[in-house]
Amino acid sequence: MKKTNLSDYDPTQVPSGKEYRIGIAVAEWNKEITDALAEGAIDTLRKYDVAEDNIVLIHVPGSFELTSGADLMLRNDEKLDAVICIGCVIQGETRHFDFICEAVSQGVTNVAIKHGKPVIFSLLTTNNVEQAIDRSGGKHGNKGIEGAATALKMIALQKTLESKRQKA
Ligand code: DLZ
Repeated sequence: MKKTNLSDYDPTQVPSGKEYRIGIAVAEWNKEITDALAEGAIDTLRKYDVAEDNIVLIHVPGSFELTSGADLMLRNDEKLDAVICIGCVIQGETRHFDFICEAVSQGVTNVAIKHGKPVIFSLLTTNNVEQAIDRSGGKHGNKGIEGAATALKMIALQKTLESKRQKA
């Protein structure tokens, strides 16, 4: 199976974000990595014409808090079309890794369903720091870029389905 680079996407399939408002929740654990992921996401949103004041950034202490961070953002800003959750969990010697990864993946899904809006899982879950560096702007691309492109596509999908429903 071909290994894809996280920054590879078909630009023709990514819609303009001119009318969109997008939240980004960034975990402070492994900050150098999550800052690089956030930068990749923000650059990509700008590239697709999301206005500067429609990119809303918050920080949470660790990846475990991404779920409640995304929920708080959506509850307090009804104009948000989506939230991108950015974090990096590195496998350690404790079982923290499993608990955090499980909580974030389930939590992100729950928040998306609760609010009926896309909540994007831009969480690196790696065995070591080197793998995280490789995926935050290194040889395997940047998961923040992937998250931003995914958010734009999902918002467009939602708007298309909503407008079809309204016309039906
Ligand atoms: C506690 C913890 C550990 C051990 N590892 C990470 C990690 O690799 N990445 C991350 O984002 N956060 C980690 N945390 C912090 C938890 O996500 C959370 O912030 C604390 O358990 C407090 O709820």
